[in-house]
Amino acid sequence: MNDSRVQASTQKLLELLEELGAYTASGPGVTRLLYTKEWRQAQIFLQQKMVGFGLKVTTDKVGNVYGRLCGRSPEEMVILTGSHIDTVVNGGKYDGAYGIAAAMVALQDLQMNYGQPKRTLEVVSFCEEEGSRFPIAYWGSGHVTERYDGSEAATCKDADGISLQAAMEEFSFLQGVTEGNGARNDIGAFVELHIEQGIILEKTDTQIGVVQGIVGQRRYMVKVSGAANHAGTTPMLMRQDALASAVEMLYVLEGAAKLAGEPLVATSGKLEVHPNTPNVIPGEVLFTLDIRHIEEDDLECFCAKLFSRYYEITAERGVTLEVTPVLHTLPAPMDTKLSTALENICRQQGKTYRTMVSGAGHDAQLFAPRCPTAMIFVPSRSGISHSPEEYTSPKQLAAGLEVLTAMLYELAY
Ligand code: HGY
Ligand code: MN
Ligand code: MN
Repeated sequence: MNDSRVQASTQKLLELLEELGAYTASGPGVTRLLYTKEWRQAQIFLQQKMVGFGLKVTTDKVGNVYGRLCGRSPEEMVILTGSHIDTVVNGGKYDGAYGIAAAMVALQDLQMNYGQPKRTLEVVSFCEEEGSRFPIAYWGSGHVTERYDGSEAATCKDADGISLQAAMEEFSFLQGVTEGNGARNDIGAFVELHIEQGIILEKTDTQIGVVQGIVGQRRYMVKVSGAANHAGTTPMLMRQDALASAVEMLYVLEGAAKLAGEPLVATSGKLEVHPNTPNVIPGEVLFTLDIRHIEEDDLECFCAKLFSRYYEITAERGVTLEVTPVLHTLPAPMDTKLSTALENICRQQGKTYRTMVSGAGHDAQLFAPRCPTAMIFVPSRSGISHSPEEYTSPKQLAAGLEVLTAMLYELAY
């Protein structure tokens, strides 16, 4: 595309990102959790914008929003592109939103410059990917790829005890909801543009990441139950201290992960202490585990060893353990043909690129087993993400948009 067109597209993209970033709860960064007011406003904003971009808008029962550019051969499989609209708490304005906004601009540019595509192109704003409000993740793409059928909503509750079902009924969409539970079997390929959320591209001064694979991920909720007791009158050797036990377990987690070495990573991001009172020995502690690796066997082996050590600790300390699996996604290789096509596009556009593994989970990993799937990364400043400091420059955002547009042209025209 010539310079003025690139500038115009970049401007549209930046405006969309700014407008989306304004749909947030109060506090630092962007907080747009599933089925909240700000989530609904953002999805309705996107519906309206997609109409303005000349796309046919549909919405499914969980609140995935689609914008369709109909192809001349409607019987052919659809080329889908997009990402998730939800964020983590106090996250950034690019994670997820960039993939949606860029896809919208790309479809509008393709229609303007090349007219109607042969194959239908569709942008999707998945309702949820992060798992930040409810103990379930990929709620949007999980319906599209038949990982979920919606029955999970009744038993899933957020920290305030609100069920996913009730939240969905209250904040989902009233108008224009398509039939069915969102499963799609007409997707011929899925391409997701996303910020890297890591430091490799910046450190190696590379414009584009061509993702070869996405790590597998296991998330757990761990409950340690001991005995609440008086902090002053209970001798140290007569305690069943749930917090001291959890601290030992988290120390073991970090040590085992460092010993296992890259690419394994393990994190505990959430911890609750009950009764959380200075002069009471904690009776119960809940903490999360998020463990990732590109090899499923290594992930399985690491978790098995970790939990057997945890049960030893409970025996030594006279506490009990309850481990609830929350998420288990398999490592997902990207489609080699599409990745090679992306490398060729980078060379044709004179962009520096490198192939890489994604340490972050993405909606793309749910599509990989179902259809040819590809991911494109652009740099994150200082590798920071899931933070108000998340930032990617307009030039870097534009580079990703150009590669995505060329990929969609190749797939649909
Ligand atoms: O946690 C992740 O990897 C992604 O940002 N959901
Ligand atoms: Mn994220
Ligand atoms: Mn993301």
